[in-house]
Amino acid sequence: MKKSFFIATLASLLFSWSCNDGDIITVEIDFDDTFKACGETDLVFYKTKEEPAESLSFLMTKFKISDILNFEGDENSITKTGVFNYRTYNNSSLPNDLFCSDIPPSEVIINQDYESNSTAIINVSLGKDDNDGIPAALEDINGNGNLDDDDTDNDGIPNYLDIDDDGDNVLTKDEKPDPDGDGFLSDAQDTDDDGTPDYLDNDDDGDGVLTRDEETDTTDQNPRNDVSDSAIGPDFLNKDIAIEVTATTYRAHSVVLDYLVTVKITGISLEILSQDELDFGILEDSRLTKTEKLNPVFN
Ligand SMILES: [Ca+2]
Ligand SMILES: [Ca+2]
Ligand SMILES: [Ca+2]
Ligand SMILES: [Ca+2]
Repeated sequence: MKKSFFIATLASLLFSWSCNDGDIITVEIDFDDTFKACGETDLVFYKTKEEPAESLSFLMTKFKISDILNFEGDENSITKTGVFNYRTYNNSSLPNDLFCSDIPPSEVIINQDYESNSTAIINVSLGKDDNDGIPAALEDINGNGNLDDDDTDNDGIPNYLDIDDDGDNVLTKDEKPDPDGDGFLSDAQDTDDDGTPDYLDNDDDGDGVLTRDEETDTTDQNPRNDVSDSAIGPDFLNKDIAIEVTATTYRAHSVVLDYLVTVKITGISLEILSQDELDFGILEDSRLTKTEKLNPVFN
């Protein structure tokens, strides 16, 4: 029996196998390098393609997406046994609920189903960002390559995760750190022209009253809506208004968590395949992005 398997391109695979009558049939399988996941109690990784309709899937029983997301640490690898399937179909296209439905879609007709007990190696890495409009690398204020020791407002949250870097209760993204959006901060707004851009300046108009204490109208941890002279703007940007209403807390802080999940299937034992490993790709799933509440220390 002739067996062959090779990676045609980064994102396409080629399988060959022989039929019982000895004819060699070669089918190109051109899957994306991304895959999806479904299943509440038994998790299925899967990817499908059309023309011809085919699927690759990996089923893990008693395993949930949360088991991946709750994995501790910045970078991890989970090893999980399961069942790998490569299927071909007589349909021209496949429904979205092909996997994880209580009742399999009736219109789907499986042509060939190749199955193997296998092992998934699930790599998980976690990225965090404050999405404040400044790339994390530019929040390395002291320029020492360590993002964790830059905390301008000393609230316990490093700048690259801090949505309000100077702790003035005006969000960094609202202090115009990069007005023209070109990724360079040389044009950052500096209202009082003291050399410190507003997003790092806790007294933006230089009137001697901290920005966070210029809440003359509503004390709601938002100095932007305290405007005595609409021709000039909010009081924290008006040096002629210097009324101190002492703030006692910071506004709510959050950070965006972004998980990168990549999977390799190993230990595949199928007659039609000449190798036992498959790079399954990158998981695409909205559950991989979530927001976490942070608790800044008021000082
Ligand atoms: Ca901080
Ligand atoms: Ca920040
Ligand atoms: Ca400021
Ligand atoms: Ca002012």
